[in-house]
This record gives sequence, structure tokens and C-alpha cells, in this order.
Amino acid sequence: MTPQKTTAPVDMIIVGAGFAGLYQLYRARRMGLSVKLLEAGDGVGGTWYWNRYPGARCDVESLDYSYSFSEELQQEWNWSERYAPQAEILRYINHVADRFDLRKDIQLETRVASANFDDASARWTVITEAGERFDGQYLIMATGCLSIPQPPDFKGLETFKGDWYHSANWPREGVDFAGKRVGLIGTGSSGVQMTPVIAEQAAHLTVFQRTANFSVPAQNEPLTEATLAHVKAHYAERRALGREAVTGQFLSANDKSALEVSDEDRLKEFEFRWRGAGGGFRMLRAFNDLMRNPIANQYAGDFVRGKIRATVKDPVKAEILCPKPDLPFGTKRLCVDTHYYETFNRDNVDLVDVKAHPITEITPTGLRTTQGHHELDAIVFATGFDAMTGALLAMDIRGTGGQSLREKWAAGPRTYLGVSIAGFPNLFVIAGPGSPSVLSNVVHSIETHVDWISNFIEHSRSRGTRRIEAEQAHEDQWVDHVNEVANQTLYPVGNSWYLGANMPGKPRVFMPYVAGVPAYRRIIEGVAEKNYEGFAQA
Ligand code: N01
Repeated sequence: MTPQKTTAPVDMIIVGAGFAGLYQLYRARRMGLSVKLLEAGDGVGGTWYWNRYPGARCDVESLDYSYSFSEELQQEWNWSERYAPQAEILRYINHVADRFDLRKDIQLETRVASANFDDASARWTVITEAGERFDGQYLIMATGCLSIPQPPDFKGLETFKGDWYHSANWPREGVDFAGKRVGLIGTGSSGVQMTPVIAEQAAHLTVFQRTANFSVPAQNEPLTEATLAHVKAHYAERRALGREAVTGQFLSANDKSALEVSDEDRLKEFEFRWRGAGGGFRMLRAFNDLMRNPIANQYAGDFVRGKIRATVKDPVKAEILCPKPDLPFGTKRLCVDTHYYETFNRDNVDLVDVKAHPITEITPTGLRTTQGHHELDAIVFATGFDAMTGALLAMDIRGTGGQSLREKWAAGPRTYLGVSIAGFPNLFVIAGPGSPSVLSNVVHSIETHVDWISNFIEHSRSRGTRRIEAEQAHEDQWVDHVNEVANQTLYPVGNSWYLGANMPGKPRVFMPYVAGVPAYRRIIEGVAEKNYEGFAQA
């Protein structure tokens, strides 16, 4: 690759055109900055551009999982369902790009290979895989937490004569499974969402499950005109409630311990959250100690196991689907489904426990486990992502003195406030490790970060400083704090991608900040009020 000539310098380079990158571009423009946004895909949308698998939809309600920065936008857009499908979310993001005339600063089909900070000029040089060079004062990583798919690493895959797909790299034209025998590997959110849909299309579906995860019903439904009108008339209140909710989405949290109520009342609360008026992540807010107290947590786990056994008619399948005691409820990202467990009552759906009988190889005609061979026409991998750090470490990012981010993060990610990295001046990460990020309504967290970063840059420029850099001591304290609060919860017990446990060889560090959105916002606002304490500004 021969580096090409540098394009005209800009104030800000943004990497990624998902929810985060687009809002950062909007804010930077309003601050009068010149901006270039680089995006690997040939369209905007980030996660919602790539993840087009059947059944893909958000698991945070669309009325919350949407931008709040523009009153006009939230008044004019009509979500069709409580949890909008992928295609609708992608239409929304495209609408935002058009409505705010963002496309003129976006360069598509441009994957960043490296970024180098120059100490003398306090500027970043970004080089793309095609060898194009960009020069910017600020570098904003809006690269997403779940954007680098875990490649399927199965012996014999190259010999398979059928077609295979990864959930995060789905053919744009869709896939017709009619008449096919389909194998699905992976039962996280992606696998759980696509199972009922593929089961309806395919002649036969075999789900290969390694770890039984907890899934709760979404209770998805169409949004009526009356509901939309009501929400729009009170949108400011809804957003304000979201800001004060632990996850950035109001889910009527119950501030009681699961241990302080009677068995009957506990069951009533769980039932309420499982059924129509509840649904989705409301279950996690049923009691205030589900993620802290192992007994409270077990009550929730037992409740869901009871539901699985009551739903799945075949007791052998039901037991395989029941999460085991070594996985506390909610410590792997809770799945939110529509008829997932019911699907295993269909005649054309089988379930294979690949923890008990591991996959040994993919063959030309299917897949072999230690127990036998399964004939398949197509294989779907819903095997997840190199989460939170994958996209950042896929690039060769070098800060002061040429230090490499890959080396700095060799033992796990280290940030100050989840937004900045000591030794990497003028670089900000949106909704990255060390922030509430994936434990929250991420669109809310994105807006919080973009607003905070933008205000900081405005503040710095108004004072004539050119360089912003997190101080090492403050970063160390933040990392300790993130670990300390995580260790007060049950989260680190689950072998989840939150910990990097899904990637062979990845360091096990609990990456998101668990103290919740309001607590986090108060911390970063406090830092700003103290002239951005913990940052060197020169
Ligand atoms: O990935 P995952 P995902 N052999 O890592 C299994 C977001 N999301 O794409 O648990 C056999 O959760 C693996 O098994 P195990 C959401 O934040 C949101 O489903 O490692 N199995 C697991 O079952 C979510 O959490 C939505 O034992 C193998 C599965 O593959 C995140 O994205 C929708 C295997 C991977 O599950 C990731 O979800 C979709 C192997 N070699 C995703 N390797 C919304 O609803 C892996 N597995 C918004």
C-alpha cells in the first residue's frame, strides 16, 4: 500500500457512521468545526447497517432507542412497533443523515487502518486501508462496541458445500431458507432473535447451543396512533425519566429487595414484568438487588427456568434450555425474544447441546458433534463479536511517543471516564469501555458522550488550548473504580463478552461501568465543572 496524498486538514475526524458518529458530526458542524467522517460500509447505520439477519430488531424500546437532541425529529418520526425491526431503524438513521444534511462530510467504503498522533503539531494522521491520508486535530472513535464479528473458527468449514452466514455480515438481498435444512450456532441475542423466524421459513432448523442463556419475552406490539400521540405530547418527561434511570431508559424500577417481600409478592412482581405491561429489560429491575445478591438473583433465575419448563413441552429440550447455576441471571446480556422458547415445540426444530457434545468439525454436508452427524444445507453463525475493544484494536492507533494502543491495552482496556485514554491526546471514544455503554440504552449514552466531548472541545478552543490529554493518575483511579463497582455485583461471574470471555486469549477484564447512567453522568459533569479535572490542557 502506497500512502496517497493527505486530503485537506480538518478540525475533526470521526470514525464510524452509526448513531454515535452521525450525532458527533451534527454537533461538530454546529460548533463550526470542519469535519470528515470515515465509514467502512457503503451506507450509514453502523450496527444497523451490518446486522440484517432475520428477526433483527432493537431490544430497547424504539421510543427511547432514538435521538432526543432534536424535538422536530422526535415529533415527526413514527415508530411502527415497540421494538422496531432493523430495516426501520436503518431507515431512521438514513432519514437523520438526510434531514440534517450530514452526508456531504461522510466518506463511505473507507476503512481506517491506522492513526498516528504527532506531538509537535498535536494533530492526528489517519491512514485508510486504501492508503488515503487524513489530517485532523481531534479524532473521535465512534466505532461501536459490537462491530467486529467473531469469525467462525471451525475445522472443515472450507469444505462445506452449502452456504454459510454470520449474523453481523448478512447478505443485503436477504436469504431464502425455504425448503432448506438450516443449522444455527449461537444462542445469544442474535441467535435468539432469528430462531423463531428461520424456523418458520426453513424445512428444518437445528439450534446448536453451547451455553443456555436467559431470555425474556419482549412483549413487542404495534404502536398505535394514540400511544404515539401520547408519548409525543410528553416526550420531554419521558426523556427526563430516562436520564434518571440506571439504564437510561425508564423501566419502573422497584426499589425493594427480593428478600424483603413474601414469596407470593415476589412471584407477582416477576409475573408482571414477564407479561404484557412489562416485558424486556423490566425483568432486571424487578428488585433492587438482583445483580448484587446471589439469593435474589436465584429467585429471578428460578422464575425464568419455571417459565421455560412450562413453555417447552419436551422435558429434555426444556432442561437443555434452562440456564445452569454457574450463570447468574442477567450476567450475560439478557436476551429479549418473541416466541423463542415456544419455537422448540415445533416439529421442524431440534436442539443440540454442544456443551455436552461439542462440535468436532464441519463436513461437506453438515456438522459433526461428538454424538453424531447433522445433515445441513446452510449454516448460520450467531457467534458474537470481539466486543468493546475489537474495533479500536483492529486499527493501529499510536499516541504520544509512538506508543501503541494495542500494547497499552494488552492486559485489557484502560480509559479515563470511558471516554479518553492517557497518552492519546485529542482522541475520544464514544460509549467505549469504562462507561455505561452496553449496559445502558446506548443511544442515550451516545448522546451524553457526544454532548460532553463537544462541550469539552468548545471549552478548550475558547481558551486557545490545542491539546487535551487524560492524566495517567486519573486514568488509573478510574480503572480501579470501574473494577471496584463491578466487583460489588454478580456481573463478573458470568462468562460474558462484557468480560472478553467469549474470545479465546482475550484478557478478562469487566469492561462496562456498572454504576448506572445517572451516577456516571454526575461524575463526568462534576469533572467538567472543575475545569475538566484529570485532563492536561495545553
Ligand atoms: O453474540 P453473543 P450475539 N461453538 O456473544 C455461541 C447485541 N445484540 O451476536 O455463550 C458454539 O451474545 C456463544 O456460546 P457461549 C447484544 O448486546 C443486540 O448474539 O460463548 N457456540 C453464544 O451462545 C448482544 O449481547 C441485539 O457458550 C459458540 C453465541 O454464540 C450482543 O450484541 C441483537 C461458539 C454468541 O452470543 C452480542 O450478541 C443482537 C462456538 N465455537 C445482538 N462461539 C438487540 O436486540 C460462540 N458461540 C438490540
